[in-house]
Amino acid sequence: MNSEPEINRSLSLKDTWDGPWPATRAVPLSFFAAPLVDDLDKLDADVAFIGVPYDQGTFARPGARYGPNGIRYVRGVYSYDSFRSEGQAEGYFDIDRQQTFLKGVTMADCGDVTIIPSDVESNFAKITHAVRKIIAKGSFPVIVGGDHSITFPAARGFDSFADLDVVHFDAHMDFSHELQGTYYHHGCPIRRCFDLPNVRNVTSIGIRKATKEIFDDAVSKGVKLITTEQFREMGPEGAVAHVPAGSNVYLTVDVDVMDPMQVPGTGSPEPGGFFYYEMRDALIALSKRVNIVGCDFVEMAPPYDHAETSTMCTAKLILDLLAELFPSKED
Ligand SMILES: [Mn+2]
Repeated sequence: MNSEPEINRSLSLKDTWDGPWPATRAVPLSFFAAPLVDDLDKLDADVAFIGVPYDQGTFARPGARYGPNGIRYVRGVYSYDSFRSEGQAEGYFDIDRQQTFLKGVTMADCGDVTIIPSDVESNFAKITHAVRKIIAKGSFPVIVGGDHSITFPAARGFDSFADLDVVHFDAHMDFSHELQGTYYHHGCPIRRCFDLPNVRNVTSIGIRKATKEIFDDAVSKGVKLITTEQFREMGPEGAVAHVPAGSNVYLTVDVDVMDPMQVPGTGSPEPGGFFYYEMRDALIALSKRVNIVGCDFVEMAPPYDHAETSTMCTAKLILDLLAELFPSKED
């Protein structure tokens, strides 16, 4: 009697691999699967990402230190897949516009700024140093935070631009001169930027929470404020029309400008914010109006991002911005 079932004899399980692609591959954990560059002196790319895993400016809900790796983890969804060994990209096809962006544009992940606990000034000095270096190398810096306090040392790195305008997307004004006895609180960075000698205009968009004192102070100093409701009345083009055309702009995006239903993964969520298409259209409109020279995306806090929608949405917005700034190169 044959007791062995027929099905087992007919099974043929592969125990070797001879497929067209390798059995293993080392995929770097990097922004959009860009090649890693660990020496800024060797940087040679159109776009340079740098992570700042810092949330020492946060007083209530920390977690933004995990923001850079949170965005890096999204690479499987929004890498445009075809980075070759030399860092050339096949491009990103935008189905809405039926256009391929970023083809041939080179990118590099320069790693994270080395953060030492409690050594705020040296951490900030390292951020500024890294940003200056990236600019000197001719790359477009994308700084991924980190809480919003890192915007001050990042913007300070743009001192080679004689006139700089700051465009700021945020639910909050972050314009306090000091908070809790420090100038480096994440409620102060826009005021620090405003006080930089080369910063000319500050435009804050998406604001929906402020004290009267800070509101009055900012308005009296000439800061242009556009609330979320006003943005909805004006539309993206109308809102960015308040930024002087053609100026050099440092763009800072606090992801709490987004509605917390879509971006819950942030330390200071505020009801009633932007949704993805509003924010995307604002970035596109701004890119068409001014010369964006660098940007940061801050306050992603993956510990509160229960469905990873926050990092996914932010990564998509970064990609949308870069697509607008870097049209495909000719073959
Ligand atoms: Mn902020």
